[in-house]
Amino acid sequence: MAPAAGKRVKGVQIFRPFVYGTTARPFDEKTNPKPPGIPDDHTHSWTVFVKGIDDVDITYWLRRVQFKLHESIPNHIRMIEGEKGKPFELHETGWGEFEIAIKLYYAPESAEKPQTLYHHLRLHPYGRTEEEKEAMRLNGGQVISWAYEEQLFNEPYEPFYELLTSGAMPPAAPPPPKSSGSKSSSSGGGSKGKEKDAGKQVVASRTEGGVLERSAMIPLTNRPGQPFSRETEQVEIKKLKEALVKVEALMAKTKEEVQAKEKRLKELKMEAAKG
Ligand code: SLL
Repeated sequence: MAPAAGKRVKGVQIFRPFVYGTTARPFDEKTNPKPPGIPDDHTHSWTVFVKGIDDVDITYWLRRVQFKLHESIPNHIRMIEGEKGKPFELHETGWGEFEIAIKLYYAPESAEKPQTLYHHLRLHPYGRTEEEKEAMRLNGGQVISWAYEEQLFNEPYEPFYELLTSGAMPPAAPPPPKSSGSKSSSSGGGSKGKEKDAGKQVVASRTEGGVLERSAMIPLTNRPGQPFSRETEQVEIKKLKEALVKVEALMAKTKEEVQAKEKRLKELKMEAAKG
């Protein structure tokens, strides 16, 4: 690949969140009938995708995606060209699970080599408990296996840096100062006069916890079909903290046990020396 024009922007790292994975659905007369011409042994329809978080466009940095499917599938290497605002995705049918190689091709301005990630196509829910299995099923018995990822661009070339950052909206303006007499309603819709512009800017910058185009934001809260948010992050952090407490308790217990055994060993050695 020809080297990108321009210098690198030193000391800068830009990351862009994205989501990739598979969604599968068993064939079912009522909810997901098998289209004509699909082989008898196919049990599921499924989709593999790469897309922006909250469905924002990512084609300004990701130009095409190659999906390498199982060799039993006709024409198993598929290239999907980016279409602005649309996910990179393909739809298939089949009977078995396998690993999909997902090769990301970046905007030429980046001078980045393509990179491959691997994702296991899930047709059947898995988990240690029925509850965990059920959590994998969405409406209509869909089995989802989705992953959140961040693409890091380290010291991007200047033209690519421009591409990555131009078009993103400015950060939210600080909330308008409250005048002493006004009782503001919680809906926040009542800005007047001078405050109006500032109020508008806040709304335009980020609405309902959604994310801006060409930004590194992730949503504040979950919405149907959008499980990756600050809310999820907090839940995960809480789980990790709880797990850490458990591990520390186990370590303390193990330490106590070792100490007791060492003490007993010492006693036995002394007894042996006496006798
Ligand atoms: C398995 N090792 O045994 C895996 C292989 C292959 C899946 C899974 C074929 C689809 C088609 C298909 O579903 N292959 O014929 O188009 O589970």
